[in-house]
Amino acid sequence: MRNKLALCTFLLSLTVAYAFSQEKNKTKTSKQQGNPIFSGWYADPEGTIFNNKYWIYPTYSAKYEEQVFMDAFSSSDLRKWKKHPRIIDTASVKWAKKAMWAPSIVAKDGKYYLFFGANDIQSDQETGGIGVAVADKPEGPFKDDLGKPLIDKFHNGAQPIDQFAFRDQDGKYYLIYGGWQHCNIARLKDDFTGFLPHADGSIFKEITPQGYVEGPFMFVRDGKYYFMWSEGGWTGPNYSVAYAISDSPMGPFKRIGKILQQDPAVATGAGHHSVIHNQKSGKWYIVYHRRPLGETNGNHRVVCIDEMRFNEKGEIQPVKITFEGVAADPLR
Ligand code: FUB
Repeated sequence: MRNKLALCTFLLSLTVAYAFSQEKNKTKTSKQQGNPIFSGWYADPEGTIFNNKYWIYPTYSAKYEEQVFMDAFSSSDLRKWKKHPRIIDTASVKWAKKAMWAPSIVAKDGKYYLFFGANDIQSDQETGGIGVAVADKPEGPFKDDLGKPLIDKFHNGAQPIDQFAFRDQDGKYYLIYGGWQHCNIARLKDDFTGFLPHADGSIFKEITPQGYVEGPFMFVRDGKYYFMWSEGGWTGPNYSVAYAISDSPMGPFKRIGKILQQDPAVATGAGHHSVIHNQKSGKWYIVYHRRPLGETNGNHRVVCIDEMRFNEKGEIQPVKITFEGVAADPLR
């Protein structure tokens, strides 16, 4: 009898231990870590959708002299990412020597155009600035389209870096760009080989909002133009993203507030972002880089995605940066 009781107690404790371990596993899978979304030091991610796939084009985040190529990443559900190595490198862009930064991409007439910064020029006397490369596929290989930079001078004080290629609702394309706390908008020619003047005759129109540092991004929602940018220093913890809303891509843009920043429990230096909208699920995502806790090296940046929400007035809600990331959101 005593033996039977001991056996029962033993079996019961086994069952409890098993149930507990199952519960622990369940917690692990439902809280799966999704951020960062792929491994390696990468920054300035531009997220977009081509042919029912999500694509991310980041800066390879290393010493400037090592930034001589770019990788891209694709996914059909936002969770599993495939790396496409070296979609462009300086071997095919003769004037670019280093600091290939902040790719921005558009598809037009069956081709893919990749705008990028190179050389981190500090004055009009240096070679470099913003270039454009072209390919037949989103994964490249991209070849220099002009054999020289598209913008190689400072205009209105804007360093020619951090370009964003924006397609307006009427089909016109603009380049919105600028570092050193100045942002310009310039209307692209149809073949992206240069610029057309604005209505007032100018080519580079300054639209800098209060607090702007670099990393501009624009999208349209319900007919309104949302302009977003990065603030603070990119090597520090306070790097962040703020935004404004206007009726026109030319502004005026009045700063509304910060929507992305560090969380001392998760990561620091969250900034230089882009936005993806899945029209099928209706979800909006912010793709951005941040620095893991404890990292102080400026280049140690990783790419993450979190959900971006709006309130009933159309304002962007402050984003909660997470380790979990986002759930699968297939495009098909
Ligand atoms: O990655 C190089 C530079 O860091 C970018 O151009 C800036 O926007 C900052 O993110």
